[in-house]
Amino acid sequence: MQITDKVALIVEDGIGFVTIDNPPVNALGQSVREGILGGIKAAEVDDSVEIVILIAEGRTFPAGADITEFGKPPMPPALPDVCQVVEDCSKPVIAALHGTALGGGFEIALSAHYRVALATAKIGLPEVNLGLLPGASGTQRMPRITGAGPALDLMLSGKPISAKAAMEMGVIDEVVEGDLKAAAIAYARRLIRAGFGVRKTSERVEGFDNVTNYQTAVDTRRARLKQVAKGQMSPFRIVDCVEAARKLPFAEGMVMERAAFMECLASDQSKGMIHAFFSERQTAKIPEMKVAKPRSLDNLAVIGGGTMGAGIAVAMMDAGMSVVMIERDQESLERGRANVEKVYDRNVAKGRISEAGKASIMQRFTGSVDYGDLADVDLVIEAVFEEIEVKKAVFAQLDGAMKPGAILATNTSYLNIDDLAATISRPEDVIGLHFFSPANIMKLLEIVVPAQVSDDVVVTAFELARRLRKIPVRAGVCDGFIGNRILANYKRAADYMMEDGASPYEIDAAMRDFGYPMGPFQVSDLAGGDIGWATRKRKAASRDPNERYVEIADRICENGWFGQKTQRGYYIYENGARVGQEDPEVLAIIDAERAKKGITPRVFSVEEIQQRYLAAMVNEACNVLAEGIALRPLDVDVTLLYGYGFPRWRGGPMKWADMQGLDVILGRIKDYAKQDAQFWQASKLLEKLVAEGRTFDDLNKGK
Ligand code: T1G
Repeated sequence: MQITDKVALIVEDGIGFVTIDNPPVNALGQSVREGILGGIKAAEVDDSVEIVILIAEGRTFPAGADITEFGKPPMPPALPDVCQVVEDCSKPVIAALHGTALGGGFEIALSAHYRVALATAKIGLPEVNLGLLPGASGTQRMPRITGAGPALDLMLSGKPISAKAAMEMGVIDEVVEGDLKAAAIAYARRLIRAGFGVRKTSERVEGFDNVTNYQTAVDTRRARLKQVAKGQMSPFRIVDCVEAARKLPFAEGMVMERAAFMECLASDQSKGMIHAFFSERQTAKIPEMKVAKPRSLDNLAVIGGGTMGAGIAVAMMDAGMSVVMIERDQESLERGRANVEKVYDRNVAKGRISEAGKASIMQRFTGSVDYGDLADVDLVIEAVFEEIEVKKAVFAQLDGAMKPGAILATNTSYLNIDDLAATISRPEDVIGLHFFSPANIMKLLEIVVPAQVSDDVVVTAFELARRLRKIPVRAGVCDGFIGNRILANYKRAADYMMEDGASPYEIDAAMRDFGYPMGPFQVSDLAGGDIGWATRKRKAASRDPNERYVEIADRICENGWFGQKTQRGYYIYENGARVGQEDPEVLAIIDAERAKKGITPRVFSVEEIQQRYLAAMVNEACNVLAEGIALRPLDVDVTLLYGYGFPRWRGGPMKWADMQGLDVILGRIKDYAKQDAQFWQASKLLEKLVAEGRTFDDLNKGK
């Protein structure tokens, strides 16, 4: 019988199936929660039911609470209460898991008395990825079975584990193959024959057996969080709740968990991470999707076997696709192949794959020096030297070699793709695919849309991103597209502060304090100062003479101090150390440059460094939006989160700015403009939004 529109109770041969059907992921929305609760109660009073199986239709057992409900008034029944009804059922309840039983979904399963799972199923408690914690008894029930260590590792990593691993830690009782329902029925029959009855998780204590180990697990993980999760809230609250599980009676532990969950839910950090969760799924929703379908992507090719070319080839091979790599001569091709093999040799060395696995993957790689081998390729990506004439020559060869309808993509990070497209007979087939290095690791893919490109080429590029499991962001053509253009602006703000009195070390420390893994000068040393130097020299002729130009970086590069690759940049990297030491000679260079300009250095607080840095970031992002280079503020957030280290628990620069208040950001920019009106020109879009009382979130919603 239908309990709610999302949950039914189906009784067959003494078994009550409480069946959930809420596509796409059986999220535990209000109707599902009410249905489970009602289904359990109905099964309990149905004399024909001897045992209950909780099961779901579609691709997965509930994948968690319905995140779209967060921030809205709570609607009963609350998930913890539903879990309690499941556990208090007077008849044995078996949870039958498939797909990804995550968050509240796994908490519902934990409140059942037994759990069976398909071998392909995964379980997890990923709430920490949303700035939350398992708020429906996970922090209280799971440790009772597994002890603190495995429970905390699952909750703090936020990563799912296999059914097999879950069974080894005791939270899954049986791993089954084939038809889940049939296997769950067989398991239920065995339980009944063996006389097994209700087994309340909240009354289990095997996880508490070894008190010392339990507390040690809590203490070591709390200490580690102080290193890796500084400034974040939910990871520490997770540890507090798991620690309390052993010290408090279950009911009191549940009160503590609920309070901690509500505290996290109300936090800006959770708002930021939930924004990030939905935003990274929104960027693939672009206007072209409504009017075009993707072209074929069966045969792919990469031109160039350097770092980027090889990385792109590996990304394709890792996604199960085959790729042809073209190089200019045999020697270069062998180097390209070696760059690809090096990745897999490392995976073999780390035990991630076997030699046979590597051999099987390498079968998807073909090398050639003959453009004629591209005749049947559907999409090619050029990743040759970042110089327009070199790329034009490659495009000319591609234009002659490739079949009609093939797509010609460029991996350029700043060259004008409209200019490149104009040099061949088929500009409508040209698109930009800006991968971030290392291309097989970094998730962000800026898909740069030239003026003449066909809609189906854009859609095909997004389909490629999906297959490569990349996070795609649609970008317009300009110098730097979305990410590098905004980076250039906030890096200038950092350079100005450095020349005005803040050391690069103070600026890096301030941005690490904000949540970045590294500050801008550390990043420059990592990427190589010579890259930025080349860009500055390239732009020198067209630089606005009224623009304040800081020469400190040039002085450092003139010394050959390019960063980690030369063991010296802004920092000194003794014996190839990864963490640099401050360099008094760099400080002397800065002093000399200040003296040349008659600048008396002043003190910058951590807050001012952060505020100036972020104001420059948000202001340029507004210009990028106003020019249509980015579709929505969320596209900027996803770009900065996935390509530039912006701390995820802040949601991205635009979400962060909304939470600060756009009027506050604008006020700061106006204040800074008193010292430097040329740089601090408030974006007209920012001024408009403030005048109209709108937010970036309003723009995301098309308001
Ligand atoms: N709530 C609402 N919508 C969700 C959702 C959720 N939990 N999970 C996914 N969706 C939507 C998603 O937005 C997309 O929508 C569609 O489903 C397919 O998702 C009390 C409080 C399950 C591994 O954090 O990790 O439980 O774009 O594109 O790649 O302790 O979705 O199609 O309109 O990602 O196959 C904890 C989050 C919640 C799991 C599937 N659970 N979801 O990945 O598809 S908090 C999570 C995922 C909680 C309790 C706490 C993934 C997935 P649209 P998709 P996928």
